Amino acid sequence: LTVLREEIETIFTSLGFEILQGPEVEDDYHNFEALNMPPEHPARDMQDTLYLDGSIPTASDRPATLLRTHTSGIQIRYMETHEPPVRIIAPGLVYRRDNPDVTHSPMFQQVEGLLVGENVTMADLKGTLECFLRLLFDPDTQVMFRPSFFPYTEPSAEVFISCVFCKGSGCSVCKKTGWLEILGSGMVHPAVFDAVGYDSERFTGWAFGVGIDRVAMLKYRVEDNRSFYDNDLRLLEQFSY
Ligand code: 2U9
Repeated sequence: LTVLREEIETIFTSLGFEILQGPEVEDDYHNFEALNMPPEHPARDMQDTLYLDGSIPTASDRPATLLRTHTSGIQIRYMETHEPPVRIIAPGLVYRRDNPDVTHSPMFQQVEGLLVGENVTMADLKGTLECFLRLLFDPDTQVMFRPSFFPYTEPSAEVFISCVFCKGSGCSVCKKTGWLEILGSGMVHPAVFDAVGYDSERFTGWAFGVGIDRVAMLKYRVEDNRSFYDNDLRLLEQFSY
């Protein structure tokens, strides 16, 4: 995961992005509210999010603290203190209330990206992500965008790559579709710009998020994501670092 995270960081650094870090213990505002997820939003449910200190989302006497469910709070803090143009990526551990199995973990690594400026379009998003995915996987990887929904982006798109195992002809990993879902993305919702004090009439931007444990499973052919956290030397020694 460290090898992969650093490879992704190198790609985006070469494209002019800055790498930022932030706290794993977040407040409700930077994890949810500023990202257009109001108090009644289902993602804030205690079923999905790990809250700290017995702080609960509905108790109004003090703000809830939680383990960040995505690294987006990093980008919110950056925009609160910097004017556009913005070109940043935010890697780090995130936490969700999930039972561990072959594809789920209560803790995993994410890389999120954010670009904001004047005249930034969805074509910029598509071009950058296609470039990124072709550097990360095969240069001839096919990239497909499919409409989706996230509260913090509008329009939103799920991004698929041609299957790394069968090259698109259909196999058990891609469930005979030829495609693998690899990340989520979209144009930053104007409500997010309003929250950080950016003029949403003047500036546009795009963002993406990728769970890199899943990418590592596909890229390095690891079948159980729990292997990444077992510290078994027989696995670790296959990666030079
Ligand atoms: C700001 C505004 C928008 C980041 C985004 C996704 C779509 C997404 C998932 C990928 C797999 C999470 O790790 S995962 O489970 N992420 O689909 N993330 S757009 O959007 C942002 C971020 C920051 C200020």
